[in-house]
Amino acid sequence: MSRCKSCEAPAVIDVRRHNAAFCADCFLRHCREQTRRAIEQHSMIAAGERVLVAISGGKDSLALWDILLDLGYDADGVYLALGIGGYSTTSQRYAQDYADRKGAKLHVVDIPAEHGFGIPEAARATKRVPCSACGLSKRHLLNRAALDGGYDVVATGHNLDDEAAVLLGNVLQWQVDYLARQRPALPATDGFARRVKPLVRLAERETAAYCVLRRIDYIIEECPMAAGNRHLRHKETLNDLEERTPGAKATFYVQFLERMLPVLEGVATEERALVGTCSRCGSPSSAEVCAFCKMVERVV
Ligand code: Q46
Ligand code: ZN
Repeated sequence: MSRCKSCEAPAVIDVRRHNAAFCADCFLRHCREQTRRAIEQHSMIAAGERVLVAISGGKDSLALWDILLDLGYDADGVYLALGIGGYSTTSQRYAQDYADRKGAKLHVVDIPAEHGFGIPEAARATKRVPCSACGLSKRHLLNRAALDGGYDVVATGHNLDDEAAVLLGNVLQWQVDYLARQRPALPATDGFARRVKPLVRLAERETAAYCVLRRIDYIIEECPMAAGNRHLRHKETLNDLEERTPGAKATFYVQFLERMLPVLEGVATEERALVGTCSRCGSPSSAEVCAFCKMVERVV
């Protein structure tokens, strides 16, 4: 049995990329510390700011909410009901249960009730893959919820594995504009609240272990619409690589942040300058009508 790197007690988890094992208490501290460092390093949240955490009912978002509350942030949650059958019902229950247990505030945006369609219908009507219709809706509605509620910043539970997989996808096609935007903290612009990803220094395995050790129940089942999506394939590819070369995943992502993002600064600024306003909903958009409003028009 290995020993905890910090206190020598018997370890419950090893983190190979840090070459370290931890006991339960020191591991929870490690998760908080990695989150605190990400927030500080990328100026994600300033003192006194109000944070809106996007809660899916999964391990990452619930771990994020828990850590932010623990670190003393003023953090409310928002759950988007996507209309994906039993998956949505169950994930909402986990989100609500956590909020109730903590006495924390959870806003719910019910897309079928408020907009008249769920993600499966939106995907069918627009001939998009479900995750594309879903991502577009989430970005739009989270931003709306933040602006309407007077929050300074939207926080999402994207972890190191997510970000490395997105990065791989963007690099494989050299999507330079996407690469320029793939930041752990996207500054607020006209009509957009700041968006931050405080868990980028934690791997998926770590957020799962965090929830287990904190006795946070979360939905384990994958979204039924995720099957076969590119993101999952890229994750598997990176996991194979990580298996052979521990630390490769973190190096890939961290070196991108340190060496590549500064080079892409000009592209990001140019892009921001192109953004106008949607004539229907007033959201930022580079076209006359934003992608969300176009989608709504085609589905309903
Ligand atoms: S919820 Fe939505 Fe995910 Fe389901 S449809 Fe795809 S993007 S997989 S995180
Ligand atoms: Zn619009």
